[in-house]
Amino acid sequence: MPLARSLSMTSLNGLPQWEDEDLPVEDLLLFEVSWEVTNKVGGIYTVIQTKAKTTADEWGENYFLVGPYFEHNVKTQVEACEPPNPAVTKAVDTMKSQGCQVFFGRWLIEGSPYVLLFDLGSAAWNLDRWKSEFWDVSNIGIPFHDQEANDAVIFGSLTAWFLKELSCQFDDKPNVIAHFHEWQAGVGLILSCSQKLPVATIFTTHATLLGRYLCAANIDFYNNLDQFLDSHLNHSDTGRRKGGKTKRTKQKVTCMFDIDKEAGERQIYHRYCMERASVHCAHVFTTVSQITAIEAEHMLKRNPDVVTPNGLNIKKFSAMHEFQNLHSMYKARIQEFIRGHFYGHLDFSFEKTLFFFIAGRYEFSNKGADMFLEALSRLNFLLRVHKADVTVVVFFIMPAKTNNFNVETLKGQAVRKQLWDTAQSVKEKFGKKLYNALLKGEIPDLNKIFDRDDITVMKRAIFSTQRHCLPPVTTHNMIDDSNDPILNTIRRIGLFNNRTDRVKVILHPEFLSSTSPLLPLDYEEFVRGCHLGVFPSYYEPWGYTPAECTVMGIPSVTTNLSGFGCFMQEHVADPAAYGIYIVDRRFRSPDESCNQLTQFLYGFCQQSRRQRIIQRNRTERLSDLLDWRYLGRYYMHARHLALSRTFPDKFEMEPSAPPKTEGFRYPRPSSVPPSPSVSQHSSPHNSEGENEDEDERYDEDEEAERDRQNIKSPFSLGVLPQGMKKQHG
Ligand code: U2F
Ligand code: UDP
Ligand code: G6P
Repeated sequence: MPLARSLSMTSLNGLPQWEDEDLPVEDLLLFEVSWEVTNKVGGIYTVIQTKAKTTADEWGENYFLVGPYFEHNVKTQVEACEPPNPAVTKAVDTMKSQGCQVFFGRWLIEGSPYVLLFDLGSAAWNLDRWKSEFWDVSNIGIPFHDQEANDAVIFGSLTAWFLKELSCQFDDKPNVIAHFHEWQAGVGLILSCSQKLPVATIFTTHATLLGRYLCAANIDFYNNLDQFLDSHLNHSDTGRRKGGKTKRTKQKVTCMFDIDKEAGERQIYHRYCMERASVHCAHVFTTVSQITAIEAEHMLKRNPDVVTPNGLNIKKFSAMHEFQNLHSMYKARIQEFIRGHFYGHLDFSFEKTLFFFIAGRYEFSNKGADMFLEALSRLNFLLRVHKADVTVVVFFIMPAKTNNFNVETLKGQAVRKQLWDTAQSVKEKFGKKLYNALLKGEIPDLNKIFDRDDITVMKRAIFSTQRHCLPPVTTHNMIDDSNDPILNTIRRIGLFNNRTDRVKVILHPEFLSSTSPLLPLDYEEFVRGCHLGVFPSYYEPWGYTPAECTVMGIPSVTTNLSGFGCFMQEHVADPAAYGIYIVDRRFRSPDESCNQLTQFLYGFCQQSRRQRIIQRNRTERLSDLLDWRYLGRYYMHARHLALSRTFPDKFEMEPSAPPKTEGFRYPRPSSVPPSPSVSQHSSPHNSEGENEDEDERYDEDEEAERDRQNIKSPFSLGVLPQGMKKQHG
């Protein structure tokens, strides 16, 4: 998503930096391989697209992204050009001469990295041969009907072929690094390994296949991680050491989960094998978070060498408070939509209306939509019994199969438009009369300024806003309405947008777009206009959505089962004060977690406007922590490690050097008293005034400055996070 803008600051505001020796990039070539290069499927696209600038800055002409060719993507995002490197040109030409279409160009995103895209269709006739070759080296058979896995074989075979053609041209240098993302790219890695290509390889997993499936099946995953065993290794390793040797007794143990069986039952055994083989073939294995590191250890049986957290390409606006203005501007656009959607039921004040949302892949329980709905039902109850004057409108932006917008929703916007037009025409007439009266030096008689026709037109317009049904819960005709999990839960808890409900719900089962006739905003604009993003995920290796909220200065709810949530918990002393609410889904029962979420939501509703503004300022201040300029270091480290393992004579590395994510924390905002317990969130200081925004602004700036000084302090004392060396100078 287009968060990319240029960063104006030269330092990273005191965030810890460590020395990793600079690599001689002029003697190296870096290839990053992923199915999502120029091809948006999910979060990996965001990783690659946002990281491109930092990586291109470091690697210049020696950085290449490798992905699949899709005509539509290329037409809209890529500009063709010649490869800058003769060896790459030669490898591409060889492949082309054998009938394979390879597209080379620059991806038109910030950093303009080179991309090498393989047209899978042009090489598909090799599929049977490549599958059989893959079987020979890995014993992994790919079923005929799994098109995604078949594509992965073609893509991987082409990648390995390219790397082979490339590396056979080099003698001593340049050395090649190939970084593969996720199992869809893994075949290239497995083949490079089996062909012993002189390439340093890295594999990053953004989730594990089994983890995602098992969590979606509502298995108590995290409490049973140590119960996942391999059927073919169904023995206990007693680990007793006798005479320096480990004694392994083969003895049947009863494990609750047999990994192979679980994968087989879900018809993903071959995919799982591809994933696991990629993990074990790589010189360096990385995961996007600590929580996925633990998951990988149990599901894939390898501990990652490095955790490579996901960042964003952050731009600071030259005007400090610009993001607040944007919030205001896009909130007005959302309000306009709400005017139409709730026509005839607009008995709530926009001054007291908050917009919450959840967005992302439609994985009902993995993304925590189940818990969110339950919490909304409890929130509705709390707001009603406490007679709160706040209304919460909640958007669910999760794509499902639909048959376009529904009539009632479209009608709402039409009614709004009609009222607007009526008001404009009456205003026009009124304006003329007023003008003529003023010309005559008279103040018009306000009782006579509207004639009978005007009144009739206005009455008719008001009559047209009467509605005999409730404002719809969904904006689209759902194909599988009766089985849709969100709609079914709404039916069960009865959140039907009644007048008495303080919580209103809108399911928008399609990603947002600025060209939509209904809600013409793109996702970033929509997020900016909302007050709170709610992402109570159960399965979330990283979770870009709350991170994106953070850099836009929008508070969000996340969990301690999401990579992002754990990362924030580790690095921010009082996350809630900074607008990051972390629900404990790991050590509490679902009901307790839901109550905690409800408390967060209710607490948020009780904040004054002024408190929200202060909180947004704080949230935005965490952006530096999520900047690729900071987090890109982990990728650098992984590359260095891969080189040192593959070419140890040329690239040395201290064995204990890995940068660790732990050891550094953002202090509490200086103006906030410490919160008494972790479960109770710290709100910014309470204040009565609703519209006294200006006074706070300067206090906040001072607070920000004080906090920056605090962040620096550990370094001036020479106390460095473990694994981090002192900064230059
Ligand atoms: C895995 O990816 P996912 O694709 O499951 O998940 P997210 O991190 O939630 O990313 C969803 C993306 O979709 C975008 C949003 C995110 O970049 O900006 N989006 C959008 O474009 N339009 C909308 O209306 C709503 C959302 C894994 F499960 C995650 O935990 C990891 O974060 C990710 C990357 O490592 O890989
Ligand atoms: N303001 C604004 N945009 C700016 C600077 C200031 O809208 O770029 C106004 C705005 O009306 C806002 C008020 O200043 O309500 C104070 O908000 P600010 O972002 O400064 O928050 P605070 O620092 O008070 O927490
Ligand atoms: C931003 C704007 C303010 C506006 C505020 C509304 O801070 O700069 O002018 O008053 O947003 O905040 P709210 O949380 O009520 O949407």
